[in-house]
Amino acid sequence: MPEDLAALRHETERLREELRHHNHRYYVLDDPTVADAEYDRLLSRLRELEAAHPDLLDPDSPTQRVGGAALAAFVAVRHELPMLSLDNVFSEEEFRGFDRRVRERLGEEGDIRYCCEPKLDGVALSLLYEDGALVRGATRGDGASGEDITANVRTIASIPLRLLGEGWPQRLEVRGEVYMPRAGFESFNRRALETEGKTFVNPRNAAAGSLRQLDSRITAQRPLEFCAYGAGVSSAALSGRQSQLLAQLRDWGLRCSPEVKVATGVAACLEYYAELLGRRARLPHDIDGIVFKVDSIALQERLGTVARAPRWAVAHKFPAEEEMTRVEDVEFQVGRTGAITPVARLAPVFVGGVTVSNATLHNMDEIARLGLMRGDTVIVRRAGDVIPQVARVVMERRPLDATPVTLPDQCPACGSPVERVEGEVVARCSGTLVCPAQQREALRHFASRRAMDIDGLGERIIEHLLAAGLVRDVADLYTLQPDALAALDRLGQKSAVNLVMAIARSRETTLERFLYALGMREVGEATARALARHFGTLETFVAADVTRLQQVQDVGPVVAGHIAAFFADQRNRELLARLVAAGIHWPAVEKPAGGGPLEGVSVVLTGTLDSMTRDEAAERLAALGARVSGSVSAKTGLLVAGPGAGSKLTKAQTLGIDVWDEARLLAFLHEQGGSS
Ligand code: D41
Repeated sequence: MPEDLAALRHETERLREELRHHNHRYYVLDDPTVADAEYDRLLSRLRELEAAHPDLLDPDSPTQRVGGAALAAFVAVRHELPMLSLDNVFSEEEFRGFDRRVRERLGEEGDIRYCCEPKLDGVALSLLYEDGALVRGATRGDGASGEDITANVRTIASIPLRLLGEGWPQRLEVRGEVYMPRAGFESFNRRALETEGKTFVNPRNAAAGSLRQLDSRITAQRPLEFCAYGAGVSSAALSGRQSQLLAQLRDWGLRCSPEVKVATGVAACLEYYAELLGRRARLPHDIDGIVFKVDSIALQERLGTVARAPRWAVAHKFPAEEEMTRVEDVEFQVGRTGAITPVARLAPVFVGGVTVSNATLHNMDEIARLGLMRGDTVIVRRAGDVIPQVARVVMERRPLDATPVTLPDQCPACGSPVERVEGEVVARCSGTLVCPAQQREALRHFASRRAMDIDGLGERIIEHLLAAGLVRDVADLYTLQPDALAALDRLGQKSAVNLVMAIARSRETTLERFLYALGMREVGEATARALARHFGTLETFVAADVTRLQQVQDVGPVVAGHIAAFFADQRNRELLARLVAAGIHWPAVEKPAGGGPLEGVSVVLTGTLDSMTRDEAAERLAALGARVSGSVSAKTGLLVAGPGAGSKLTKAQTLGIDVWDEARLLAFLHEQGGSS
């Protein structure tokens, strides 16, 4: 009946409005006001209505982001206004030169107002809106013409299919960058490795590859985002300033970088550059520099363009995060638990702001994945994560004398056989306590700040102690005499006494630190804390069998097996007895009082926090009864995520776990009466 249809049409439109609103809050403003379940409910109701009444369908409905069949090829698009390129500068000097030329051309004495934008490392895109509806998405191509990738563009949730608000020109071209945030890149790459056995080198390539898919259903599964940086054709005049234009685009429902700022004069610009460079690793996505644009459109027009780049804008690049260099050798390092790790020795190269001459290759599977040989030229990447990685091999540059890398069958440190357990990627030295490399690493771990915290017992002294035969294991530390120490190379009487005192002080510790210091495989701080809390005393812990161990929060069969194996070794039991006999002691473990507001809640911390360290946050949460754990699982009740959060955040989101940011955590701690 027509009334019915009118009512349904009304409901459909209302649902679409509501879903558009929630989409915008979630994907553009990053500030959802509705639970995922509620959103899903609205979306399925809309799907249901559209399926039952095909005449209610609308190509711009929130249900219509993914089209049907794959394309045979992309169609070329000529840009009505060319998409200009950006000139680069690489130093403060060059940037000052740019500013000077701008002022000279304008005959301007005073400081210029610049709009400062992070330069997102993605793929430039043109979006055409007609009557507020997205009608075309195209790549930049060579700037004069690109490819029509509308079907793919429609799958990107942060790109509105319809503009919000009012007052937009009848025709409006929005320009911006499509990119893959780091967290999304990591989880997407992990999946790609599992399903296809290959990965993308960096988020930029992943974004470009995702947009090139002829089947938009594939693009739809990629975690892509869009950020607007300007406008192209427009049927009506736009704002008089770049910064206002971005604010205007924001009001129309487009995402713009939250980092955009206006700065007047070179000094303020350089300050912005330095500030963002300092936060680069903590941003949720890669940026490769700062774009400075003369803010006034009138001045932009007076400056004009030269060749294909505007005279009013420049990209001040950050130090490259990827560089090419040569693998001179691959060596094998032995870790604390005997794990043998291949390490690439590189011809030193300046990348990500530091000189890199080593890069871990993780394990033999990684070497196979890269197809790496000694002598190869490789791309070294040092981004978000501080550890340099070998991203890929430049096969075209492989020298004729490149040699394959094979796992040694004997430990490079002690000659014991190397074992590789079926199904495990890591190879291990079987020498355990006789292996000097394992001895050294065990001592280093034992003395480290978060374990027994022995000040002054660094790598160099440990080497000397081992070489002089003064210690072989961690219990020997407690027998050291200042005189014997002072005889060591380069260690004076005063340092020797200080070291002996630091060792003596370490006798007073906590059970959790002690358990962590023992360096059992896969027993990190969180697990050590859980074990100490659960068992309360060393005796009950040592007596626990695998079943008992698995009753501890976050201890599964693997970790329980490692612990059991540790104590099954007579030598480890003796070591423990000697440590206790040396006088290591700790206060009785306080069972949590119970009844805390987070009693029984498993909390995971990830990313960085500004107002406190993660350790401090963990302590304060634990004081409220929380079990602070290192990994996200179905048992996790809450994830606290700061900037730079990666796979843990993605996993928590897929598991539907509550996620708090730092502000939310602080508010909660404040409510609980803690001072911050
Ligand atoms: O974030 C970026 N990648 C970015 C790129 C940006 N924030 N602003 C840009 N502005 C321009 C001009 C000044 C030419 C309109 C750009 C680009 N261009 C650009 N992206 C790729 C080529 C040029």
